[in-house]
Amino acid sequence: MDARRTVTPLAEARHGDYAQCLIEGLSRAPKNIPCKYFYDAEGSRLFDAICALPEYYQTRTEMALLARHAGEIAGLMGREAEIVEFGAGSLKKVRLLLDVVQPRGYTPIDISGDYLMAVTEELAAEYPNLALRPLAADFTAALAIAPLPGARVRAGFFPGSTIGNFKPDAAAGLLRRMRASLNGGPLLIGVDMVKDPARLHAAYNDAAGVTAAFNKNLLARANCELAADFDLDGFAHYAPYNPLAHRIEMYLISQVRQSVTVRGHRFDFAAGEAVHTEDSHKYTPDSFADLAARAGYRLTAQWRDTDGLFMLAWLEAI
Ligand code: AVJ
Repeated sequence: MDARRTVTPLAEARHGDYAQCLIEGLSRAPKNIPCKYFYDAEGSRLFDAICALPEYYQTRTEMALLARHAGEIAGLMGREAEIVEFGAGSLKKVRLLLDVVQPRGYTPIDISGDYLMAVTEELAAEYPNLALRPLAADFTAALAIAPLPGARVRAGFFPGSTIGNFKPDAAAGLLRRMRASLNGGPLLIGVDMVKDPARLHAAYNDAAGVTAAFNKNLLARANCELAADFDLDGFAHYAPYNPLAHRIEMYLISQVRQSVTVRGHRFDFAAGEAVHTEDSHKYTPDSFADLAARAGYRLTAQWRDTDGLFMLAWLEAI
């Protein structure tokens, strides 16, 4: 069977407009760059390297939870499910579910259209009977996904604790839109837990400097794509944990007074001025259940590692 036959592209890639967002973000006070722009080809490579770091416990902990509890998750999803993954990336995590859940279809959604198509073709070769419908889209948008014939439930999959990138109000809004895209179907979501600040600090300030390179890639990318003139040595990675807001906050700090030009727009930086690049919110089981409730979801099952570092949560529409 030709693997391609099961791969149905649902839409063309619509990359966010980095030039416009960067110019807007640097025009604000305080300056910011939206974290979704981390993930160009080099940024995705650096993120994969982060996931393999000894300090970055999230990925390996979540993968172990998925592997260990796949049977129970399969029981909750039931037969004839369509799995919709929000921000699918390399499709590595869903492989831990596919053999056990045996869904009817899988719809990976990712903003990087070319990469999505390439990894979906590989998956199609491994799972010739799985209906694959890659959707090149921004998963934060309201998505109308056509029904998959024969699927009885549409189950969402949102691993990686990407929900942490959204402030609580935005996170509740996103979960509500996902619930609508899933037609009220359940959602399996990965959540990074509140823990010892030192442990969190280490995970975002790794000894090898990979996270720093990932953060600075926003500037490198602007230099390549937008003919900007950021001096990469003129900015430093700074990622403290804010224990009151329960989040890592990531910044690029201008080391000197300097000005930078992006597409003919000039931006002045004071020495020590911060550009906010990412938030990564952490939850307790209770605080996450409260967030889910704001989106019309009830947390009905959860799996955590023995150290309580990470949680897989199963949400069902109220
Ligand atoms: C992909 C958003 C889950 O917040 O831990 C990793 C991104 N940033 N190191 C996270 C990230 C710095 C990551 N998420």
